[in-house]
Amino acid sequence: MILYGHPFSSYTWKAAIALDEKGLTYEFRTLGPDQAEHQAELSALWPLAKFPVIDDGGTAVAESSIIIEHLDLHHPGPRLITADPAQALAVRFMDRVFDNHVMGNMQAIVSEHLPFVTPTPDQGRIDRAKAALVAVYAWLEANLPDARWACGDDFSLADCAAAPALFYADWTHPIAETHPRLRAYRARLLARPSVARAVDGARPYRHFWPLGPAPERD
Ligand SMILES: N[C@@H](CCC(=O)N[C@@H](CS)C(=O)NCC(=O)O)C(=O)O
Repeated sequence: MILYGHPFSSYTWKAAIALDEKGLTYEFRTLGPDQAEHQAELSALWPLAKFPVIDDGGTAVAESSIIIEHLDLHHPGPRLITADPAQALAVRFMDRVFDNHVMGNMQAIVSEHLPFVTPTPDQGRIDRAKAALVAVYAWLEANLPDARWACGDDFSLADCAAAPALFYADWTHPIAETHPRLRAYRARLLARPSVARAVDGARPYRHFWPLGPAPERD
């Protein structure tokens, strides 16, 4: 198993967390200007060249949620999507909430601070994305279950999505103290060994954070 990605990349974390949760070993191929050969391999496997992508014994799989579905289908280890169809729908729904509404708005703000993407930041876009983050934080505060994880007692696909999304979203627009349930969930995620490993792997790259100095916490 080969995982293509970057240690600072949120969606790479999502796949790496799932691989660790399932106890699967893999070779990590870092993408970047110094690894042109890895970039060429990635583009050959997935011409859209977004990452993560896994090469599972000759089968290329792209899109982080699909990678996790693939791991559950073809590999042993704890299931990240329950076999119960109704509960699986709830897991997939929360995965969409974290990807589309937390990660998506976090990335919209971050991309406005990348001069090679947006030479002139669009303050209107930043403000709209921040308002959307505030709305999803409030929704999560009201709707996260009392259980340990996003969809119950078992760590799932939804938690793999939540960990990088909430990690970087809180750096982008802090989760207010009026949201203790969501803050506690984020802290539980960061204490999970698979997530802590992703956080630690990204530490050498914190100078990449484009919204000023990376926060000292976490
Ligand atoms: N929907 C994709 C999103 C992947 C994505 O946006 N990855 C970012 C890194 S976090 C990327 O490929 N950035 C490089 C680029 O856009 O060229 C997934 O879930 O895997």
